[in-house]
Amino acid sequence: MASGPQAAGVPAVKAAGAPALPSPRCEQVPGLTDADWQPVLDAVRGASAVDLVCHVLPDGDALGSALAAGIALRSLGVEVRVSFGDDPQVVPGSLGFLPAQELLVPASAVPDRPDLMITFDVADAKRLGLLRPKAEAARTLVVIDHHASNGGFGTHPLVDPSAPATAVLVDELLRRLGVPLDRDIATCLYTGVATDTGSFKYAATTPATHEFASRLLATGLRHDLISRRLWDTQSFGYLKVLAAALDRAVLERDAAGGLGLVWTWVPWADLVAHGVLPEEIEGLIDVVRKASEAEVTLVLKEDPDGSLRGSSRAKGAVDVAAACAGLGGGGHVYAAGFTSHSTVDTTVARFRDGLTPS
Ligand SMILES: [Mn+2]
Repeated sequence: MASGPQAAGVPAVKAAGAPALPSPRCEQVPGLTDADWQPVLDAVRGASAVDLVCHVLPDGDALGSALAAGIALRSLGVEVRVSFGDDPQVVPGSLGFLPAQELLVPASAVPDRPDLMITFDVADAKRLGLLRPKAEAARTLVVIDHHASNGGFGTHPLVDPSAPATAVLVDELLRRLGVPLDRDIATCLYTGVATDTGSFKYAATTPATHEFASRLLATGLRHDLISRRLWDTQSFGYLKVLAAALDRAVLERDAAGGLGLVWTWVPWADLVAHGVLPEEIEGLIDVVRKASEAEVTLVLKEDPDGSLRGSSRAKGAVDVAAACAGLGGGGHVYAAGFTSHSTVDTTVARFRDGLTPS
């Protein structure tokens, strides 16, 4: 084993002309306190039934968090329903491996006035879809989330923007409830944290995130199979949709104060032509945003009604949450979104106008 920092076979080569990386960010955001958690623990312990709800078109963090909580609360003898407000309610194919999907019920099977509802990864009540009225009628509504844009709705908002994933907050909930991690719970939570950190690549990933992952892996979960399903499995039709989107991509070097914008869009007709579901193209932006000439990436995805779902990413010099807020959306500094009912050109123009270097 090498004793110094320069391990055998790893030459100390520095690429000529490569810019130095900036110092690590050391901003400390205060987390949630015992006083924040206690009423939620009391509500859960006193409940006979609980409705666990994630946002529409769920991603790995949303559904993984809700299912992990479902497995845990079921083990405590609580009657559990897990739901999200899409009709039809479709679990994305990439999340088909998640355990405990027998807990899923359609939005119509959630009581009109739940005693206790907990939402996961829902930054805004609009993201509850069909379940919004039932959430707003719930006697107790706990909101567990990590989006900075979350204004704190519900009777018990537990929002921690310093958390890299909602799954991290669910781990905290289970720890405080005294539910040990088993392999199924860990599979759900790993899916959440791996999804939202881009497989532990994004800036929100901390030593604590890796310690969390370590505890999850210790349950024996198959992180290799999870990763293959999440990132390395696509239909051939998706590749054709991706090819068309890349062909359509526009690079605007002068946008974002000269830092550059790359954008493209996906017409609904492309999905139909290639038999591709909307959730299959969620990762398309991760290809487009590789363009080194652009600080900001925008992908517009057309829905069957002609509206456009916008997803944006930035690399640290521009706050895309602010730009998306101008279009009625929100999210994180590095990743945000919105829905537009304007044309592609008008939507891109409004987004571009909202881009200001920070
Ligand atoms: Mn999340």
